[in-house]
Amino acid sequence: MIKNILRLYFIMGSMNTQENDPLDVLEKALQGGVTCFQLREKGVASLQGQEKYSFAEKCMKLCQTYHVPFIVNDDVELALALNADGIHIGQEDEAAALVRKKIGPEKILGVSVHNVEEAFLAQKAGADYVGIGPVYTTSSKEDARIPAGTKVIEQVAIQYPNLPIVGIGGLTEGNLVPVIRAGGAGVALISAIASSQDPRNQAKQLRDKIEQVLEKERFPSEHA
Ligand code: TZP
Ligand code: MG
Repeated sequence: MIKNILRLYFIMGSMNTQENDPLDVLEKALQGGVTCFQLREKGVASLQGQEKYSFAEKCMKLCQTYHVPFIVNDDVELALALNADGIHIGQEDEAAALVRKKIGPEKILGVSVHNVEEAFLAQKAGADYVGIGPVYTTSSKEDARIPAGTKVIEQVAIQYPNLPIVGIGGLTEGNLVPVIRAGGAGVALISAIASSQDPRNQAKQLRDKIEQVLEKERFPSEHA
């Protein structure tokens, strides 16, 4: 079920881990309990060509070892060449309907949206889930929009209850609760794990927190 894999959605590129080895960070994050991984190899210091392919392949193999879906950001050709589990695209990328056509019905398709209209169109085009953000201020995305809190998440969750939502942007263990309360199936994050000196423990704490909040949302009377 897509909702379950969105619970703790780790996103990373080789440039997000400072002095730490990105493959080591990824493996620790997987051990700590991330439920999905997206390779987002972007920006000036990112790998290109064969180096990108080879790094992506290593990330995918690690994900397979831990039975965690491996999603590629933007690069449909790379996702197809690797036979990745899915692809995530933004509003500025190829049209979602075209990407769905290229990857076929089985692969996971995620689309970043910023309002109810974009969410409607993404679902219509065959998206399995939508990413909504930035919820809070982020320094991990150069062209990030103004933080929008959880309002859009709430609106989309009410209008399209069957469309899984993941919140993104500046999320940490200390501020993720409103995303789940607003109707998010989970949280997507880069720096909380990628910049941590203890990514395994950080992922574990995040995962525990999310499970706790989901449980409370499901059985509110038991936690009154
Ligand atoms: N899209 C919206 S915010 C963001 C992306 C890719 C970056 C999230 O990174 P962080 O470090 O979790 O704020
Ligand atoms: Mg993109």
